[in-house]
Amino acid sequence: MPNTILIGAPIDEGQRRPGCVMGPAAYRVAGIAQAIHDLGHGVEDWGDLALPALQAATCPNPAVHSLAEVLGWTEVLADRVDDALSQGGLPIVLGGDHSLALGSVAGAAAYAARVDRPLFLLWLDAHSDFHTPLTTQSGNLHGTPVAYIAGREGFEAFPAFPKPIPAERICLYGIRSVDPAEHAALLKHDIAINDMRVLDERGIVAPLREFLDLVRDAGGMLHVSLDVDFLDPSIAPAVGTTVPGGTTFREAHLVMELLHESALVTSLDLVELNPFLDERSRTAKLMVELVGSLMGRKVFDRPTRSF
Ligand code: Z70
Ligand code: MN
Ligand code: MN
Ligand code: MN
Repeated sequence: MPNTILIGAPIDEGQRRPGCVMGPAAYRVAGIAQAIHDLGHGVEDWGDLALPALQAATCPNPAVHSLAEVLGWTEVLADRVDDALSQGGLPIVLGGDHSLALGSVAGAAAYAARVDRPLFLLWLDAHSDFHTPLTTQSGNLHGTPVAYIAGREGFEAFPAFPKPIPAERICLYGIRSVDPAEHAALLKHDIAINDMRVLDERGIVAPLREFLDLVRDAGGMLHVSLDVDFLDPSIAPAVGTTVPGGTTFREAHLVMELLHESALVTSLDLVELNPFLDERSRTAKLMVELVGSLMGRKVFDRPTRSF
């Protein structure tokens, strides 16, 4: 496995509830670097990114707020994630709200285009985040990254997304809250939508394996974006937008274990942790444990067999 590179992204301008700005610090206090080190991987911590000087920016939709800030974060994050990949590292972006994925995935896409490999996206989230700045009613830009990544129109204020990811290479996983405008737009795209209806019927393993097979067969890179609200709020309360019916502790670990076994993950976001809303750090600790499973922690380190 490549060296892990931790990139702190204390961003909370993509939504309205203060607290995600403390996310990177909470992951460090919860021992993320040590946990990865203990699994035998190299770890570098590049510290927290700073918001660059703001450029004036406007959007025709008056609901949109903090556009200039989100633009600034997008540019700096894209650059740093690209740098981390260019150095042969595995960037883990410590958020910060989900608007950071506008930048992190842009950075991964820029790198993938340079090395001429297809980039795939696994979006572990209760939400589809498929609004554009023109369709969002909340005005919260954390609800827009998948649309930007897929190359939808409406992002004129943003840098052109480097080589948008074709719909067939995007997998939404754990979805259970979709706004009407997102719903209508998703029906026009061939994105795999593994909503809770699908996962309840098929289980969490089969659809994930199918997607990972696509990535492997294409020799692809895989960016994983893990939103805290992918998890059920009963185990992960530290998030501004709780949605009931999320994945369980065991399902979430299994997803991470399968991702580890695939050896396909090339970059990762941890987003929407709001430590101000946590209960005795349990959400921050759970997210670090999940990273441990993704990085290879297991109960027995040998193939299982049946008798
Ligand atoms: C809603 C909106 C959202 C995350 C909430 C919610 C979006 N669709 N995304 N939490 N991660 O405001 O656009
Ligand atoms: Mn650079
Ligand atoms: Mn999200
Ligand atoms: Mn979400």
